[in-house]
Amino acid sequence: VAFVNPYQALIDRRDPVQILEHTLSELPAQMRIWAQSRFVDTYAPGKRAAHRILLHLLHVELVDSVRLRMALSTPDYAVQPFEPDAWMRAESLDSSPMAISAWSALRAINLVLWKALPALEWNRAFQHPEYGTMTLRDLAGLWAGHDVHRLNQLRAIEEGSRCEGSRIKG
Ligand code: NI
Repeated sequence: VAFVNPYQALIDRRDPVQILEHTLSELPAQMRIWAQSRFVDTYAPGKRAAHRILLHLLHVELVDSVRLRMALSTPDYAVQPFEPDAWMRAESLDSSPMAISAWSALRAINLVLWKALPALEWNRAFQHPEYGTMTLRDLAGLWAGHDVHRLNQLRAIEEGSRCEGSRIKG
């Protein structure tokens, strides 16, 4: 199976590592100016509230942190898939500040690792049960695309809560 990034349209020709770095400054800055009440808002009925999107971003950061390091250190590495919704069900954390600070710390050290990656390592391959053979370049693209996808949802929540009539609670 050839890897296809489901978020390719969202990252277009931008450098994934630049996107990962941009999110590190953008996300906490954005959340800092949010009123506490906005964290329980959602962008559409039945969708995750903002504080749950933040926990999900932390989960993805945890998983991708491990995948990056395993790929760098383990010959014939095959990733273990994870079910994001099952992780969400197992965890009731609703502290957005805690999620954001844990996510920020992880993202910062992951950026150090990405930026120091020797040129040859970008082609380092590993197996994913759904995506097939992936390289670290693919992992960076998937990771960055997921950032953009979730940031768009947070932005939609912010825009929704600005106009009174369309306020959705979730
Ligand atoms: Ni996701």
